[in-house]
Amino acid sequence: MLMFRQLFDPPSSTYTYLLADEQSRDAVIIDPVFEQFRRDGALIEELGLRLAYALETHVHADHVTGAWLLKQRTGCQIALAAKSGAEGADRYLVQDDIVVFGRRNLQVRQTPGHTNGCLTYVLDDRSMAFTGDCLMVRGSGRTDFQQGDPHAMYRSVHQQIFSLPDLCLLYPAHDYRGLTVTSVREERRFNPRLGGEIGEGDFTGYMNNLRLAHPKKLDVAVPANLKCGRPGGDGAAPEDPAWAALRYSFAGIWEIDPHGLEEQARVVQVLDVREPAEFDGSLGRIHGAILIPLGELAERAGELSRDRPIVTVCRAGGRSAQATVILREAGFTDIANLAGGMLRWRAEGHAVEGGSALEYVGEYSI
Ligand SMILES: N[C@@H](CCC(=O)N[C@@H](CS)C(=O)NCC(=O)O)C(=O)O
Ligand SMILES: [Fe+2]
Repeated sequence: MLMFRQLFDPPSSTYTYLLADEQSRDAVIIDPVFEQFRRDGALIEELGLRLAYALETHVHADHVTGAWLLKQRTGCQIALAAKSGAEGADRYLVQDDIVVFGRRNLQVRQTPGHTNGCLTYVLDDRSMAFTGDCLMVRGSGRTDFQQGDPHAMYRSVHQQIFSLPDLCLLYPAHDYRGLTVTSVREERRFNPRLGGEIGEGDFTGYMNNLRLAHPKKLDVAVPANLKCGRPGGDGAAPEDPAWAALRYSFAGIWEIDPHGLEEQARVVQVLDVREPAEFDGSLGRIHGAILIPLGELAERAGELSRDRPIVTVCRAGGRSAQATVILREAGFTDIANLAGGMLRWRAEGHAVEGGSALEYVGEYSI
């Protein structure tokens, strides 16, 4: 079974794709975005995947790739087209190369036109293809910079993409209207630039009159992507919070494990957001915890010190996750949620004040 996720970066309208062999847990990610590397890393970790490759469909002009950051985090290999001109990749791909992840693989097709080094990745059973900025949903990538060539793009689409099975699903690297997927059959028929009886000359005429403004990040993105997204010069790698060992979740919450909180107990403010009856109830509370029920937090956030990090706590870690959101809105920065809440805190044998009923501990499972 294939695991498949389509992820979106709103500022650049970029789609990132995660594919994995469900059995072996080996995965590839296609076109990760620099600013989304924590989100993508969290998903890979939560799904229990081993990232084999970060793949690029091309050297992007509008955003910086997250490939280098993901390589540092997961040890994956970076692969992109031999014709990309990029340095720092582990593998340089050419036509018909195979990229293996577990028992699944992607076949490489060279589809120049948007850039020289554009690739389309075709899934082993030809049920899906990732077309980058070559063929888009009822559109195509632009051809007016980075060795763009409408003649080359026309041939790439007709020879390498329209030759795939009718029902093969096509996933682009961008869509500016929120469209997510298309198929060979519908693009062959309905693509306004390339479908039906439209010839190479018609396409070239269309593309030479797109009149698009250059991408805003062009001057930053291209040099960075020619190094596979390795920061240098002004661009620094995003830093993790330094005050404790935290984990960022795919849900977008910074979390701390019980043993991490134990280590930081003297430094942090423990904010318990349960109701008073729970605070005094059988699960007990963490030594020194400040009680502000979640419903009162927005008004009472001023009672907390801005000089010390805050760890939010509740019964199971749900309400306290929302407490981190409320605190962030109130301007606090060093905040983390106690993963699993009091249930996990107790299940892992940490001390509490008050409380008694050990039967609660048995209910907890991850
Ligand atoms: N406004 C966007 C422009 C993005 C852009 O030019 N995208 C390229 C792909 S890198 C493209 O081919 N766009 C096709 C289109 O907009 O129709 C930006 O500033 O980033
Ligand atoms: Fe592009």
